[in-house]
Order: sequence, then structure tokens, then C-alpha cells
Amino acid sequence: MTPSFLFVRPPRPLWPFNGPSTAFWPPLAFASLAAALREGVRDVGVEILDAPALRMGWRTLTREIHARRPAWVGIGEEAVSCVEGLRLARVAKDAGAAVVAGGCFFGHVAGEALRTGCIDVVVHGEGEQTIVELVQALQSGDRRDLARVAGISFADGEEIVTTPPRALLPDLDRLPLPAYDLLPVGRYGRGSRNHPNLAAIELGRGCVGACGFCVLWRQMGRAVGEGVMPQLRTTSPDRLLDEIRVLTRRFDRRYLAWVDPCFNADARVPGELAERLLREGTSIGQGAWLRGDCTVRDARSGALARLVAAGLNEVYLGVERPDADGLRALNKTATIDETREAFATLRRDYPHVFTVGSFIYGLQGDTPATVRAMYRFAGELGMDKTFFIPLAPLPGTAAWRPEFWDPTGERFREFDFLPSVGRHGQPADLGLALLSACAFDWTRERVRSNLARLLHRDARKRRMARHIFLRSTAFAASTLVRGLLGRDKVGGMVLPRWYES
Ligand code: B12
Repeated sequence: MTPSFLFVRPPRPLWPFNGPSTAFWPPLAFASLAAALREGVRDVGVEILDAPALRMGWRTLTREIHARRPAWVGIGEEAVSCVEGLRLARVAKDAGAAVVAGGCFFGHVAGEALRTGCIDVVVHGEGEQTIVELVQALQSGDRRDLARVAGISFADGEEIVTTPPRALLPDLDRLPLPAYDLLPVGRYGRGSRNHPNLAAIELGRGCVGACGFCVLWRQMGRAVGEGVMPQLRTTSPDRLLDEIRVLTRRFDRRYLAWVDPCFNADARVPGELAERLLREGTSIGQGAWLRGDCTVRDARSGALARLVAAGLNEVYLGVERPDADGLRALNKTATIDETREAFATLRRDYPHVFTVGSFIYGLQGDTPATVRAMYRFAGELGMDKTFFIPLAPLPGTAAWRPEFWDPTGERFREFDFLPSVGRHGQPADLGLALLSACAFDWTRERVRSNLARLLHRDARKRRMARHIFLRSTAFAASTLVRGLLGRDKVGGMVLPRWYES
């Protein structure tokens, strides 16, 4: 029988602001790794099982893994789903598979994860070349071959062996197209009006910034000595156009959700791609994370106008802090003036674009007054939705400490990027100040701007505003009540009904 490599995304709690049809995006990492494996290794079957997209709970998933009997199972989680990652690893081992873990969480807690005994190999950083060489080494059956694969860690008796870092791929155009054919494509964005038939797609990898709280520039960074430097790589407009044609024509995708940490970091590629799309007569809805300074630059060059004309209708900007000192503490280099100008331009010139700004609180020295000031500042910038994120000491970032590791994974439930009142690890007074401001600080300007959004003439913006307003209000109210009653121990993620089914 041909051995198979099975990538699995296990059941998990949902982020409370997402609707059920868009809570799960196509797992692009698995699609890209699967495509590389298919191209690079012979005599291995490659499969992806995306349980949440199929609304498959743990009982069915466990049966399915036992029935498929894969030789290897690939896992990769956000920190918040560490519990599920480890549970999946145990299920896979019970079914006789070797477990390979990777991604932005496991790659930064390799030793700890390997010591749980349920993970066999951890892949660090970019995975396509590594997974090909790793599977070849595992196929050979000679453990010495493992040590020759760059960019991995594995246990050798009591010792954790980490091989030299893997160099970044020099040319992203040479990656095979992600294996969308292995995914239940029809499930993503099905029935969604705001993100219909969504596809996940990347313009490039890495970032120009090196923000202290972020793991993404490290995940796709360039190894230098013992450390890592930010490195931005982009795919060419030609290749992106090919990918979009395949996504829209073969897979009937109608919304492009760009996964880049910073979609507009490069001054040339996004604008050129938009121009090519427009020349083809294609306009397709798109959402992306942008930098404020690059948005200002692109507004001046005309690239932003082309992007919006080609369909960009939802943008996320990391504002992070209202003060220069706070930005410096986070090593964030886009300035407040640039971010202010970016929101003002978007509001004035592209009023139908739905804008989101995110802030980080919980830095040393933050008080309820700081958080209230942050809340008012967000109102001044005039974005359509604000996310206030408690600083999470993510593995791989400067704030992580090895003693935070919890082999049950439960502690990582707090890494949900959600404000809370009184949960262990998050300053309760800051969460309380923030949520109280959300619930009770209704200035005349706030009432006016909310009404303007809820009654906006653009139907999509109106729907987005209503959807977010209802979900945010429900979240703030329930978190406040649970917090004040001392019951906010489980975090703000929502367990879907089918979780154990
Ligand atoms: C799409 C996305 C979402 C979507 C869909 C999530 C879903 N579950 O379907 C939405 C918007 C709903 C979302 C929600 C959340 N997300 Co999210 N999300 C992403 C995003 C933007 C893209 C992921 C992606 O496709 N990347 C592209 C692939 C190609 O890159 P990659 O994942 O790094 O994979 C490469 C390597 O890492 C490696 N690799 C990865 N996995 C594996 C596995 C194996 C076996 C191997 C060998 C290699 C390997 O190889 C790959 C190819 O080179 C990332 C940021 C980012 N750009 O990665 C955040 C990110 C993963 N999310 C994050 C977080 C925190 C969340 C939330 C908790 C809060 C939030 N909203 O931000 C919720 C949790 C939701 C949930 N329960 O699942 C964090 C995770 C940080 C961490 N270390 O835990 C990230 C990194 C963003 C960030 N701000 O730091 N998210």
C-alpha cells in the first residue's frame, strides 16, 4: 500500500466575530505544502482533512484517521488551539502515524512540543522544501538522514536535535499552485454575502517591519547567525494572475482573502496586479492587512485607486498605539500621522471600503486611563471597526518565556487576542476599562458615526457594519457579565455544537 501523508486541521473553538460561513478559511499552508509534496516526492499519497470546514467533530475525526491509516500526520496550529493540536497528535499516534508539526506556533516551542512524546518532528519556518526532504528522509528509514534535513527539530533519546536553519526559497514563483483540489473548496464562504466563495491567497511572504509583538516576520525571516531578520519576498504579478484565474475559473472563488501580514509592503506588485486585473476586466472582492505608511504612499502613486477599482473592499490596519512611545516600545515604525492620514484617505476617497484598525494594550505601565485614551483615539481615527488586542506573549516573540509552556495546552486558550475581565494572565482592570468604554461611552459623535455606517448607502458596508455591531455588542456584554461574576475562565472563543460529534 502507498504510504500517505495526511494534513489535518482539527475541530476548534471559533473566534466570536466571525460568522459560521467564514470562520474557516482554506488552510493555505496545508494546500501549499501538499502541492510541494505531490511534486517533490514519489510514491506517497497526499491528503488534507479540514475537519472544521466539514463540521466534523472529534469522534468522527478520530474514526476517519484510524480508517485512513496515514503513515504521517501533519499538524500546525495557532497558539490558542494548542489543546487541539496536541489532542490531534495523540489521536494520530494511536492510529500508528508519525506526527510532523509546523507553523507559527509549534515552530517556536519545538523542544517543549517534542517532549510531550506525541510529536516526532517539528519543522521550523517556511515548510515546502523542508517537508519534501523530510518525507524523503523518513521514507529511507535511516534516522541519520533526519539530521541532514535543514530546518527541523527532533528528539534523539533525551536530546533535542535542531538542524541548521533552512534558507528562504529564492523565488516564490517556483512554488506549485496550492493544492485546492485536495480541499472541500465549496465549503469556504458558502452562503456568505460579504465573503462569498472565499479563497485564501498570498501575494508574498514575510514583512518589512520587525514589530515586537508579531511572530510573522520571524516565521518567514532570514536567518542571520543565531537570530532572524525581516525579509519581504513577493510573487510576480504574472504568477498571481495565473493563480487568480485558476481560483476563479476552476474553483469558482469569488472573494480573495489575502493572508499576507502586510499586503502593501511592496510598492510595486499589488498595484501592478490590480492594473492587470482591470485590463482583463476582472473586479473581485478582496480583503487585506495593510500598513498605514504604505497606504499613504499608494494613495499618492495611484496604486490604491487601482486596488480599490479591482475590488479591494475590506482593509485591516495595525494602529497598535495612540502614542509615539507606545509605538517605539513595540518597534512599530508606521507613525500615528501616517495611520491617521491612511484612514482619512480611505474614508474620503473610498467610503465603501470597510476599514478595521487594531490596537494592542497591556504593555508595561498601561493603566485604565491609557486604555480609555486608546478607545477615544480609535474613535477619532474614524475606522469602521476597532479590535483591541491584549498583548500576548506568543512563542517566538520577545515576550515569550519558556516557563509559560503548558503541556496540556490549556494556558494557550488565553492567546485568543480577545479582551477579558479577570482572566489569569491579563490585567483585569484594563479589560474592565475597555469593555466598559465599549458598553457605556456613547458620545454624540460615536452615535452619529455608528448610525452612518449602519445606514450606509453601500449595501456591503451596511451589512458588515450591522454584523460586526451585533457581534461586538454581544461579545462585550457577555464578557463583562461573565467577568464581573467571576466566570470568565474559559476565554472568549466559542465551541461549535459539532465540536465533539
Ligand atoms: C487566515 C487567518 C485566519 C482566518 C482563518 C483561520 C482559520 N482557522 O481558518 C481568521 C481571520 C478567521 C483567523 C482567526 C484567528 N487567527 Co488567524 N491568521 C490567519 C492568517 C492571516 C493566514 C494563515 C495562512 O494561511 N498563512 C499562509 C501560509 C502559507 O503561511 P504559514 O501558515 O506560515 O505556513 C507556512 C509555514 O509556517 C509552514 N507551516 C505552517 N503549518 C505547517 C504545518 C506543517 C506540518 C509543516 C511541515 C509546516 C507548516 O509551512 C507553510 C508554508 O511555507 C495568519 C497570518 C499569516 N499570514 O500567516 C493569522 C494567524 C495564524 N492567526 C492568528 C490568530 C491569533 C488568530 C485568532 C486567535 C485571533 C485573530 N482573529 O487574529 C483567530 C483564531 C481562529 C480559529 N479558531 O481558528 C495568529 C496566530 C499567532 C499564534 N502564534 O498563535 C496569526 C499568525 C496572525 C497574527 N496576528 O500573528 N485567522
